[in-house]
Parts: sequence; C-alpha cells; structure tokens
Amino acid sequence: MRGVKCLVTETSVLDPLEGIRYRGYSLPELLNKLPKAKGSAQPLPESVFWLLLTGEIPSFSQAEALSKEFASRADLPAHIVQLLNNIPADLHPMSQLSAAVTAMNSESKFAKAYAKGLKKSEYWRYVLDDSIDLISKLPVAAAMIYRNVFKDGKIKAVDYSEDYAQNFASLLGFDDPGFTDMLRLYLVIHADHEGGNVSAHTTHLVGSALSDPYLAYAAGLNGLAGPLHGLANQQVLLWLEKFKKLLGDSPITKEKVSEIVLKLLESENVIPGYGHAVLRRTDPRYLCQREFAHKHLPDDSNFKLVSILYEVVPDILERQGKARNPWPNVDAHSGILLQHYGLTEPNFYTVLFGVSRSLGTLASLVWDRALGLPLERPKSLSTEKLKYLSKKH
Ligand code: FAM
Repeated sequence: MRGVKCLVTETSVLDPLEGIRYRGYSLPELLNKLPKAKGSAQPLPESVFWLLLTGEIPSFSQAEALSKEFASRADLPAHIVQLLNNIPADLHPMSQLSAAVTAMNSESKFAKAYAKGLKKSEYWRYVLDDSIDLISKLPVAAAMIYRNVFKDGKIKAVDYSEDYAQNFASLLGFDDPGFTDMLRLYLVIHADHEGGNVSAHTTHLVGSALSDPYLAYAAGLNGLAGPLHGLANQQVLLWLEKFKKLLGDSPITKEKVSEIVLKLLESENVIPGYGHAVLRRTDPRYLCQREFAHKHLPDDSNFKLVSILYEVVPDILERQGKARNPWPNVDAHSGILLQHYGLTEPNFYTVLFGVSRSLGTLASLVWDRALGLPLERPKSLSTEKLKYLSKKH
C-alpha cells in the first residue's frame, strides 16, 4: 500500500519535498493568514477546522463564533466523567482517551438518525454535528485524564467566553500565556497530514462503514498511539533522557553527540523523531517549532541539544543507508516545547496530538459523507495466488 494513490482527501495534501498544505496553504502561509487569538501572535486552532472544512480562511468573527460553539458543547456526559474517574490511573493516557471517545458514542446524533432511516444525502449534516460535539469535548476529556493521572484530579470548569486553546490550557492547569501560545501552534500544525497516515486513514476507513464519528475517531486514536506514528513524540523525550544519561557531564560536541547517537542506534530499532513515510526533507512542522523556539526559548538546554542532533543525526542515518528520509519530523521538536512550559509528562504527549488531529480527520470525515464515498474495501490475495499471478505475467 506504500505510496499507492488510492484515496481522495479534500482537506490537505502532502508533498514529499514541500511538506503539508492545508487546502493549498503551506504552514508558514497559514501561520501568517489565519485569524490570531486576541493579544497573541498564534492562530486560533478553530480557524484550522473552519478552513479544512470549507476551504476558506475564516474572519476573526467567524473563528470567534466557532470558539463559542466549541465551548458551548464542551461538557462531558455524566457516564464519561464516571468512566474517566474510575479507569485505572496506570492505563496509558491514549488508551483512556480512546475508551472515553468510544463510550461517547452514546451521544451520536448520526447513529440515532441513521437508525430511524436517515437519507444518504443528509449523512454529512449529522456527521458534522457529531464532529463538532466531539472536537468540543476532547480537551475536557484529555484534561481530565491529565489531572487524574499526573496531578490532583481537580479540574477547572470550561470558560464559555474563552477560545479553544485557552480553555484547554486552563483545564490542564496552565495559566502562562506562553504555554497557551505554544499550545495554539501545536494544535494548528498537528491537525492534518493528508489522508494516508495511520490515524487519518483509519478514521476514514472505519467511517466508511458508517460507524459514527466517535467510533471512527476512537479507531484513529488507536492508530495514533503507535510508536511509529503519534507515540513518537513521547519516545523522543524518553530517547533524549537516555541520551543525556549517556552524555553525563561531557561537553556537548558534535563528536560526542555522534558517538552517543550511534550507540543508541545500535541498541534501539529507530531514532524517534526522524524519518517519514512520505517526506524526503525536514518536516515543515519541525521548522515551525524551531522558529518558535528560537524566538521564545533560545537558551533552553533541550532546544540546544535538539538543534545539535539536527546537525548530526541525518548524516548518521544517511551513512547507515536504510532510512529513505534521514531528516527530522514533527515529533523531534514537540516534546521539548512542552517540557519548557512545564508539561513534563511524555506519556501524555500523544493525547495532545490526538486532540489536534481530530480537526483534520473529522473535517475529512464530513467530506467523505458529503461526497457519498462508499465502504472502503480493497481486495486481498493469498501468497499462493500472488505467486500464480506473478508466474502468469
Ligand atoms: N531511525 C532508524 N532507522 C530508521 C528510521 C529512524 N528514524 N527511519 C527509518 N528507518 C529504517 C526503518 O526502520 C527501515 O529499516 P528496516 O528495513 O530494518 O525495517 C528502513 O529505515 C527503511 O524505512 P523507511 O522506508 O525509510 O521508513 P518507513 O517509511 O518504513 O517508516 C517511519 C517511516 C516514520 C515509521 C520511520 O522513519 C520511523 O520509524 N521513524 C521513527 C519513528 C517516528 O519518528 N515516527 C513518527 C513519524 C511522524 F511523522 C508521525 O507520524 N508522527
């Protein structure tokens, strides 16, 4: 299936050399053109959902209306609060989030309407309604998980006058405007990466069976939880900790860094945060974060280490001769931004990715139904059949 052009995805397209474009806009263009949060240099993530859904950059007031819509639908059903307060605290945060999203399907307006004989031409309206509900609820579920697992279990109430990222930051327990701005950037750049990555493709595939958006996105989250996909942002931080242990008090020279990278490469399967199935250049999502770090945390020790790794790792991977893309991807940088602002629990990082990726995958799911895309059902063959066919030709 690698590289086989077999999917239609309206929201974004990934070019191996240029990187991702959301409805034709590159990330630097988006960070410039999207409406910004009041008093902030960062875009409102709500405006990304609007753009991915409609193809148009919203005005500030349109994005603000969506902020209010998301806040008004944020409250979790009682059984989800009960589920999250009784789930084992040592269950990985991604498993907790996926369980909560699956259990939210009790709220699905699409499933209820479909059971009553919904017309196919109307599917997209109910999928859109469910998607807005789910996107609204994800930050509250994610913050409950974070507060339960890593803090005191207490969580603030949603502020109906605040925007999406501001609410999410407050619910997590962060009141530093710098954290909120970093979170806005995080939510914008992780939102979509065309249709073939595991989380987007899985959401699309499960949705093609007319499973409601909750069931479809829970499946997508389970794909995102894989170490080769969204869990890599957690693996990068754990890898950096191992790197620092091996570095000890030695000065950080390129030679020393190379020696430790080679040592870790021998003992581990992959260098997390590097490589990509489609990209063949440095991920523009990495470069956006690098630019943010240069501006806001130039002296951060982790940033300096990640910057030296950027100079050293690609050559090592190229010399090893296996990776088709030796350059860093989005995960090589995201964790050190979170660490800098005090969100220091790597096992939670993929949950943040999961909140963001809902913006792209659910916008895409609405279009799947609006375009009337059918059940996705590729044909499989046995190896015996494959051998027969290869002999025949
Ligand atoms: N470190 C070491 N080896 C690597 C590597 C890396 N960063 N990236 C690829 N390789 C190896 C790969 O394991 C494979 O080796 P084997 O033939 O022994 O199995 C070989 O190079 C060819 O792999 P590829 O074709 O270049 O990569 P794939 O397209 O199969 O896989 C990735 C792409 C992203 C899964 C792979 O680069 C990787 O495992 N990277 C590390 C994990 C990571 O950062 N994932 C996050 C990706 C990110 F975009 C996301 O989804 N959030």
